[in-house]
Amino acid sequence: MVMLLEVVAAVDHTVGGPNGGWDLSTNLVTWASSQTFTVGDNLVFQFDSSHDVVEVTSANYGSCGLGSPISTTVSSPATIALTAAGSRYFVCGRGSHCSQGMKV
Ligand SMILES: [Cu+2]
Repeated sequence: MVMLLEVVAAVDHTVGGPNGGWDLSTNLVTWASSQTFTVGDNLVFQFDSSHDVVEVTSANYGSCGLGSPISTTVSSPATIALTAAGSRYFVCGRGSHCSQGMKV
């Protein structure tokens, strides 16, 4: 008997890559829409010290609110495991970067 198991390798999604990044000049909405995210994958944020990564609620994503963040990561790279189905929201917490488009 031969058992065939389909093994789907986890994918690391470098946010904004390959031609951009977690910065002010990358269209992160376009990037996100180009990706297929599967449970088990990782988001990898690579950024310089002028940025950070803040996971926020859906409401705070819409308003760029930074109150009661789910998590904050200030050192790059920030690897976020996508462990369950559903939506996740990330913004940059520095200055007005979120309202300038640093959100995904
Ligand atoms: Cu930033």
